Amino acid sequence: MTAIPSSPAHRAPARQPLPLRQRPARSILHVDLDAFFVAVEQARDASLRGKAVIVGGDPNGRGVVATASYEARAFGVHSAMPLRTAKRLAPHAVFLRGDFPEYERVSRAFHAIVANYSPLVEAGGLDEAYIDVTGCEPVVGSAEEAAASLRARVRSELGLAASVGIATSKLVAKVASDRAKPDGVLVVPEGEEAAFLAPLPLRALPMLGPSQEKRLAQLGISIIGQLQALSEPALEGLFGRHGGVLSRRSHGIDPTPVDGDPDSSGKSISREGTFAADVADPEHLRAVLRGFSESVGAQLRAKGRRARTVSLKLRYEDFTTISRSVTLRQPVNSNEAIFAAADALLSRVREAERRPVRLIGVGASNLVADALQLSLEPSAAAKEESLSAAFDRVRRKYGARSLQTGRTAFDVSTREKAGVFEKSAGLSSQLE
Ligand code: TTP
Ligand code: MG
Ligand code: MG
Repeated sequence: MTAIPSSPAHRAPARQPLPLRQRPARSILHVDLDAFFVAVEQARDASLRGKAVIVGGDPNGRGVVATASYEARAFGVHSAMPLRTAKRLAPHAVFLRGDFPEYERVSRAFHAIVANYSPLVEAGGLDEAYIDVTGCEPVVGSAEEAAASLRARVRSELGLAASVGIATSKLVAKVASDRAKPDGVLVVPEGEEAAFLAPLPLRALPMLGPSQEKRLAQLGISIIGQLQALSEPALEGLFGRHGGVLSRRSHGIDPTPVDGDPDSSGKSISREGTFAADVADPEHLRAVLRGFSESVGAQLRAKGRRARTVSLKLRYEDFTTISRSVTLRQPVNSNEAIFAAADALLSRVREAERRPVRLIGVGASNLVADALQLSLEPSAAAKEESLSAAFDRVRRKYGARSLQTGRTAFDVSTREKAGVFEKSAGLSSQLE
């Protein structure tokens, strides 16, 4: 046997990769407005300030609470609670129907302010955003200084209180902003993420589903620290491959980047609009859906992409918002295919729920490059696609309204259009 020299000096030139350069920890802000809908009402009507105020509608109706002021929350009132229950808990509260166009207007103004703090900003909903300020110190100062300046601007320009969490990941920043409420800032320094999360209840962890929470409760696990104590294989045993993600998240490890612009980075394309008066007529809803499907299809084709997932979004007069999506076997980009998928989702939802619709939207996500030729046969799908392409050419030349199928509606709204595709309680299905 020949002795192999073990000292590095005698080894052949190292094949090992150079040690990865240690990247500086990220500095991420999560900003969320306090009691958003109520705060907008209080900003424009001083008589409501300091009072128990509930937005959602008629307390004797069957709607739910959209949000409640912190004064009302002290009585146990919270979002999604039936209004009748809220009335029982806080009979003295002021109940308001709400003014969604105004909330959308303020939301846009809020996101416009946020955009000043970094090129890397992601809307998390109407009243919240993630801001990656790593490397932005020369312009906005430290993360704490950026948070202070942002909060001051939101207060002076919009009359609203914003809470901010600062941490090394989106996950921890979001949990921190929640703990900073109302009207506060909370910094979780690098290295202290796991210790910060440990004492918090499981439900503080974003995206932990109710069924996961229930299973963990059956094992006597109620706080995040107990989750941290479980090994990754044990959690994988319980939840499959999501177990590993859950384990890392419980320690505050979340590499998800702040997604600067979901549309331009090609993640999703959507169109939505609010009706001037709520609509229950199925043909009217379908006509608008067709118009939006055509617009989403045109954007997909312009970007050279197809979507595997088509989604439908509906909002009712009490602001409850639902989204349904379908994942198709073949990615699509024709107007007809997008409309067919969205229309099938609409029919299914309307079988169960006929209430008038306030807002309707169509989304395309799970995008893939359009390079794949799916079939050599001139299929019906291929014909639809060449028809869509012909639509695009005519509309490019003569304008969006030059060509309509006779069933298309473009003029959905005389109210403001939503600029932000809000996250909402969703369900997905796997079909076809
Ligand atoms: P949130 O930011 O979740 O709640 P909030 O701003 O009212 O209160 P806070 O952040 O201080 O805890 O939601 C933002 C708005 O979205 C909220 O003002 C109303 C609306 N909303 C609903 O309509 N239904 C809901 O179930 C929730 C959670 C929010
Ligand atoms: Mg909020
Ligand atoms: Mg929010």
